[in-house]
Amino acid sequence: MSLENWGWDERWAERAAEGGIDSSSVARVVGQDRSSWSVQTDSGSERARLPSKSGVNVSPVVGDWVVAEPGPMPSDPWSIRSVFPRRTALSRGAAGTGVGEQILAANVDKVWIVHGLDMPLNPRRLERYLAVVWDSGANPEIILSKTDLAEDMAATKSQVQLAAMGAPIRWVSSEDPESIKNLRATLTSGSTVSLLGPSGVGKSTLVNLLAGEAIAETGAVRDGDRKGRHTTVRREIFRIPGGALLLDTPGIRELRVGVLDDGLKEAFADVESIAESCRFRDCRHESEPGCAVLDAVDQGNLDPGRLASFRKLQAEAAHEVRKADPIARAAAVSDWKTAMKTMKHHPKYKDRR
Ligand SMILES: Nc1nc2c(ncn2[C@@H]2O[C@H](COP(=O)(O)OP(=O)(O)OP(=O)(O)O)[C@@H](O)[C@H]2O)c(=O)[nH]1
Ligand SMILES: [Mg+2]
Ligand SMILES: [Zn+2]
Repeated sequence: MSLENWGWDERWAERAAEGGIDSSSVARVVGQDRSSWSVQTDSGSERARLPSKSGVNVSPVVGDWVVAEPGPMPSDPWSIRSVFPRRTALSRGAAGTGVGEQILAANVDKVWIVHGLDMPLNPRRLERYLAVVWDSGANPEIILSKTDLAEDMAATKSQVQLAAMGAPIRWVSSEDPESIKNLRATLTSGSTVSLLGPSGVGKSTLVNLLAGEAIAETGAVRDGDRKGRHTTVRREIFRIPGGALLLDTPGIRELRVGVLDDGLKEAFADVESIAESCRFRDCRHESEPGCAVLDAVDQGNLDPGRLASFRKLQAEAAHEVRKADPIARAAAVSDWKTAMKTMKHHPKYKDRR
């Protein structure tokens, strides 16, 4: 199995060359447990760990490319020495009073925001997910699943289009092979697609249908409220025929936003554009005179629910900014040069050169 099968490309190879890293010491994290990782190396699948006092720049997550080495004993797991700077990082706000963001996945090219149509469409939830995904640097797509159980497709279509803000919208059902075929046609070899959504919406079912075999565990939803039972418990990348990499994730109870920078602007491009006509540049669209956004709501050109959603996410993101420790945040943005230095000075690494 070569690294290309797991998403390695020329740009990554250039990065490695800059650091003087040989491809035999590169691996991709494809699974994560409490304190160990599953990685794919040039020579196959391995377990890996973070050695104590490793000095590793950031904690590896699924999707990360890492520098790792085997041994010392053949039965030992590999040791992770360094994490490549991430191209994209899917992060959410910490739960409770926790400080700092939690990185869910790295180096994801596309995120499928999955929404089950066995429940009424929830545009507010879509907006929240879209803001988070845009902010990650990955491209969002909205996957409306379980169309066989959908009630009012016409109304759903217009609602979802409003929320999508240009993100592609796709419709699938496990009962409709054609819909799976169409979705498969959007996948490309070596690109990483993460599935994201609440429990029970059919993420793992979709992975299995696209793979053509049952590789991910699925579980029935509860009878009463159609909620899932949190069947998937770990994040894992599956390579499917055709070469696409699908990252299945556990259902999310409540997606907290992190420090949204551009995500909010992308997800609410309509509000942003109307706001350019507000009299005051720092207008908060609450009760300011000459507020173009409030005018748009009055005139029926902007859904008040959407504006409320924008405000709520903006407030949450601002709260995250205040909570965030600026030093920790700066450190989380991995600095390649520092990482390389740390690694090269690692006694073990030196010995091997
Ligand atoms: N009718 C119908 N049922 C579906 C469809 N897709 C998934 N299901 C069912 O929905 C239930 C939940 O599916 P999963 O794939 O386990 O859902 P999940 O999103 O992976 O859930 P978690 O792993 O808990 O986050 C299963 O009983 C599936 O058979 C669909 O398109 N139509
Ligand atoms: Mg699942
Ligand atoms: Zn305004």
